[in-house]
Amino acid sequence: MSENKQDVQQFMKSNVVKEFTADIQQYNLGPLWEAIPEIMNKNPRPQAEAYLWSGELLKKKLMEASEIFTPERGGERRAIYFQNPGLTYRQPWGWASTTQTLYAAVQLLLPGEEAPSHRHTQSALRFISEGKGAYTIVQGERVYMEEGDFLITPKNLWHGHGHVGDEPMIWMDALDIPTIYSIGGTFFEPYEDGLQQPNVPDNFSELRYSGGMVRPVGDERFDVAPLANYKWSRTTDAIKGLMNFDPDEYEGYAVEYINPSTGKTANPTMGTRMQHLPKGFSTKAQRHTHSTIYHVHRGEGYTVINGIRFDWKQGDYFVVPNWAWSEHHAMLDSYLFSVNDIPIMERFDLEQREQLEKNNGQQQVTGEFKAIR
Ligand code: GTQ
Repeated sequence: MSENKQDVQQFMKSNVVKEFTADIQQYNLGPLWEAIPEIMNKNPRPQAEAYLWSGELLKKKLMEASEIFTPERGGERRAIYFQNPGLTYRQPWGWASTTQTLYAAVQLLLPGEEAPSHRHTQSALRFISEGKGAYTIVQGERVYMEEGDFLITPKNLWHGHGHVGDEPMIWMDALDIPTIYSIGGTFFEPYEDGLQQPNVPDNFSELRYSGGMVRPVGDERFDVAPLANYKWSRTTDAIKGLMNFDPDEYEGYAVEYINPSTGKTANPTMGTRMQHLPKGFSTKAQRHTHSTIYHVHRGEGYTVINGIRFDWKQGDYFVVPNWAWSEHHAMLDSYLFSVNDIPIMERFDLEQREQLEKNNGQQQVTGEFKAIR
């Protein structure tokens, strides 16, 4: 170290600097010399942590919630969100952050129940993990939902839910809540009259868009949300097609849900994928600037995140924070649904990825995550 650098270090620890640093803070002024090592890192330093929530725990807590939050009490959606333990410093409610940019939750709707319509500037999506017979009404279109379906509610569209089936429905919600909160873009409006009633035939967009292959000539609102429901059978057909070829080394057999009219992500701010990992398949490790929330739709296996092994099975949810190394291993035929913030990163021109070359792309495992089951 040069003499000069040592001099600078000593000076920064001097009383003159300490006192001045304390002094300016009384006037709501901040010392960049203190902040810079925290806020300008060489690489992204995620505050979000890798974490896994077990399906068993979630189901138990949703059932308990259904005894407390009954329909007679009216109120809001019966949803319990994934609070990232590394982001609890964000007050209030941790900004409902599962990653630094994204929120995810599980929601339970019982037969006969309704969730009143509302709209907001956050974009939303749902992935149905269990049941059938519930519907969502998005901007006047009633869409029936069943296991494996993926639905979107991009920003500012009215949406509410109802249930005419006879079994509990559980689904995953994901929204860009922390992003919209942090940039100050939140608008929310309840529908004046409970649940908005349909004003087009049921499953209208699925019929009009043949599940995403074509769009009707003359459609002029195609950039908003042309297709409301991406059916499970269409998703698995697409994956079966891919299985005639070699899997992607980093993703297995994976497809992205897109807006059939624009080819862009189905939701404007969130990317969504279904990924099939055949029994015994291992991906190679990579890290990227985007973060990802995974839901295990089927199967069993584990994901290594920054050297820690996260064992998962059907019904679990886990988070891969931004810039964390991750690779997957399937012990059974597995299907992972995932939500990412690639569209947000791309808006800022920040999407980057690095692939692990050494050790055939496998991380060294240094520990194991113990999920609460
Ligand atoms: O079902 O409309 O988890 O508006 C968070 C916000 C669910 C919903 C959430 C919402 C919804």
